[in-house]
Amino acid sequence: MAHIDAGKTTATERILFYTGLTHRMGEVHNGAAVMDWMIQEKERGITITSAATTSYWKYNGQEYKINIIDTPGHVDFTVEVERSLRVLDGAVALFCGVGGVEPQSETVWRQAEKYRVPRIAFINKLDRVGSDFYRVVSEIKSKLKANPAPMQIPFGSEEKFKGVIDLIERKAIVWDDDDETLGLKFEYKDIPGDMVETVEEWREKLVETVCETDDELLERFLADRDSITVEEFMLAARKATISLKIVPVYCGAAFRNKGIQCLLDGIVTFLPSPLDVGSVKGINPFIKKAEERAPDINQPLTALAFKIATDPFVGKLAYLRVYSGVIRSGDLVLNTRVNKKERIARLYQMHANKQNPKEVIEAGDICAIVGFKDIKTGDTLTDPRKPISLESMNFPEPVISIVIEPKTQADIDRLSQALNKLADEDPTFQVKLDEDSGQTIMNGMGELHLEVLIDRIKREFGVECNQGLPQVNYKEALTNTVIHREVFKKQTGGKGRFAEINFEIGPADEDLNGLQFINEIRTGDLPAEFIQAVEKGFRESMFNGPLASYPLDNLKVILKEGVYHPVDSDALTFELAAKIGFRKAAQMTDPVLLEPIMAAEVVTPEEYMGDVISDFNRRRGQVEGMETRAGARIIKAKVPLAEQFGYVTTLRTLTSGRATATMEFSHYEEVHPEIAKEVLERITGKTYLYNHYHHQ
Ligand SMILES: Nc1nc2c(ncn2[C@@H]2O[C@H](COP(=O)(O)OP(=O)(O)O)[C@@H](O)[C@H]2O)c(=O)[nH]1
Ligand SMILES: [Mg+2]
Repeated sequence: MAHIDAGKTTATERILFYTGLTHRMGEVHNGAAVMDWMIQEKERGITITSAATTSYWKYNGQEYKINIIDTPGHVDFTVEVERSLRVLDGAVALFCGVGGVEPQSETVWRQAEKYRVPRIAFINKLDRVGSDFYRVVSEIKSKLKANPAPMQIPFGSEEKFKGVIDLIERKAIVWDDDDETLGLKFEYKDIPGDMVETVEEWREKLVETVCETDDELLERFLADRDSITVEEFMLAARKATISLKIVPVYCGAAFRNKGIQCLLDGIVTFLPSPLDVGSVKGINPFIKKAEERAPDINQPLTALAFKIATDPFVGKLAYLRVYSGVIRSGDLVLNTRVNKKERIARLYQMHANKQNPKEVIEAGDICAIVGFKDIKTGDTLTDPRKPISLESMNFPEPVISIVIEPKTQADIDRLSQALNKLADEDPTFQVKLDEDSGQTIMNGMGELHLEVLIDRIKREFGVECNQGLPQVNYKEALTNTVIHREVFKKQTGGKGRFAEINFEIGPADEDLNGLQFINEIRTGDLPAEFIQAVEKGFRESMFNGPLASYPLDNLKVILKEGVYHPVDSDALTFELAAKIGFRKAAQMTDPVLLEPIMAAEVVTPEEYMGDVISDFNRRRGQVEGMETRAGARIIKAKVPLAEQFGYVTTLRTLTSGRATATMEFSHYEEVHPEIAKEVLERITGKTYLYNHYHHQ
């Protein structure tokens, strides 16, 4: 995991090669990387979908099985990182030796923290001019608040980067630049005299860092440091990594085939095996009792579906992480979300987009299955006799949308099939039908995300389509509180309809999300089912705010009074009264429009700094900070997403292609009233005689 372009795919290709899984080394820029198998990935030279594979590595006479998932760095595809971190037991965080801890590295690091995934770091690209291993180590400390424990330091730098120095063994490991084995061959050498002092200094720091994580070891270290063996030290370092107290640091230059074998040694030495991770926790969905499953093949089956993908040959695949028990082809398993059984037609071990059929997959492993009916990302599959639900995953909400329609009317059904398949794969992609206009709207994480999806609709599904301009997904918020009485009364011949409610409506209390519903009606004054119906009415009303039907994030309703009629009242009528009451009352609460704000970071040569900043100002942006890194200027700003469409192209023009930008969703913020008025008039198609948007 890492920022875009740090070298994840390049490093993964080396791992596949050195572990004997491939016999040619695929390069990202030739479109030949095995792990970047999608046509859109090959063309763009970026990773879009997380690809999984399995390899074996021998270390100290033992063979280890490693399941690897190569993830994308671009935030538009953050779902791929999220689902991978949800199921992996350890992660390698790559850092570019020049760029250091870049914004998306911080983002994925936070994601790994959330799932408490132990990490080791690999500082890459040490062959590049401007790279600096030591600076990146200190950034890992200052920016990520982590405790880096370099196991190595680089041997040589920039053009003269030769290899790495193993601090514990006190040996230089050198790869020959003219080597024809693509880095398979390397040599151990003595540390040159002029480096001995640096090596001792870093070795000392490393030993201290590790000993500080273990009281007993620290005591011995202070009393008699010579009594600590290498084995004891390595064991303590492994424990400290798994308990998230340290991050072992490795280094190299993946593209130059340097340092990868040591990284593999590090992975098997320090990252946990499924046994180290221990039992998974969940609940029995039927009796709501907490349950645990040990990583043991004799336990009942527990597996989590973390990815759905469509393969042109085998059909719909669900990727599973198996936590306990075994899964066999032909098994009947229970999907606890829907309480339905599924027959596992076939099992595969995945190698990027290729499948190796398997008869059985055991606890600790990753596999893909086909032949199921209804499995979604985040579903738990279990032994039907021993059901358990594991925690699913949280995915961010899409912030931009685009209207799409087929070029020919005959393609309407095929377009909607394509959209549904893509939405099945990707929980951050949502398709909506605009009820007023009848248009189909694609909602996604960013321009690149939607662009790639539209490209797939054309190429994978063969549907030509027209698209609108990308739009921001606004939200609405109430800012004031009002009291309203709604009387719903209808008399049509026989049985009439009647519901009366009196309620207070306004923004929810600080930090509360969703509907904050407070019932103040005395018990017995209104049947409970009517109160629940009122609550449901308000909850559903939140999808359509009072200004332009954008959703509300939060709402507070205090139900003060309710009157019913013994014959004419029912739940549905109370629900309707709440909805109608909401529509009238919410108008009076000074609603405001909210827009998504992005956190942008631009890395630019000094000379374009002024241009980049004034361009941000034109975009209603706020520059929040500037720093210098490896001779380049870094500008951080908060900018409304609405102003950022096509930004990458503008920046390229502005800086002759010498600056790079990354953007990430930050938060929603109130739109300036004048701009909000414009937006609302454009969206609702109405021009208001008076200021419809009255909030100041
Ligand atoms: N000079 C140099 N370039 C590298 C190194 N590792 C990767 N690259 C290049 O950096 C670019 C991005 O690499 P990629 O593996 O796609 O990065 P990812 O986005 O993290 O998967 C490619 O052009 C690689 O060839 C390295 O160690 N040194
Ligand atoms: Mg990649």
